[in-house]
Amino acid sequence: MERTLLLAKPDAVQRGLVGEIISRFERRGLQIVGLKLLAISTQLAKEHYREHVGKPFFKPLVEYITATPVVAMVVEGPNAVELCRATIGATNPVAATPGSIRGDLSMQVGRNLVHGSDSVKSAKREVKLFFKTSELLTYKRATQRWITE
Ligand code: IDP
Ligand code: MG
Repeated sequence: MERTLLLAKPDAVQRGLVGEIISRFERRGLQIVGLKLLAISTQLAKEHYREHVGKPFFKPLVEYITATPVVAMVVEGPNAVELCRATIGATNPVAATPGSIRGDLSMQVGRNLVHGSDSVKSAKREVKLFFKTSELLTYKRATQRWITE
């Protein structure tokens, strides 16, 4: 079973889209195992986005993600990483398929609403950055057998 980190970024919080965004993952069948509202510090932002250090959009990216609180979430399910990336849509909303979160609700790469880990390895690293082990809960859903075989 995979786990992945999702962020409803500051634009999602500001635009009142947090519920809609969480709902997309819930309705897909993913199980929420961790959830919180937090202000991302500059230090956490730089660590989280360390692969982008030196790129021209790095500074505005850090300013964007630290501007106001975000909602951080860990979801679980078979192929959770890939499923969530598909539900989120392409990085640039112009290229994001309608039906995806970015393809339905956003217009520009610098305001693309959601983060989702890009691999199982990244997911492990990012989940640890945002959540303590004690904040991730294991529980059974009564509906589980109607969601996965
Ligand atoms: P991802 O969020 O789809 O994984 P990444 O390439 O990891 O995309 O980039 C991280 C974030 O940095 C993007 O979601 C977006 O907010 C921002 N970003 C990426 N490329 C650009 C760019 O060319 N201009 C402005 N912002 C960008
Ligand atoms: Mg990425």
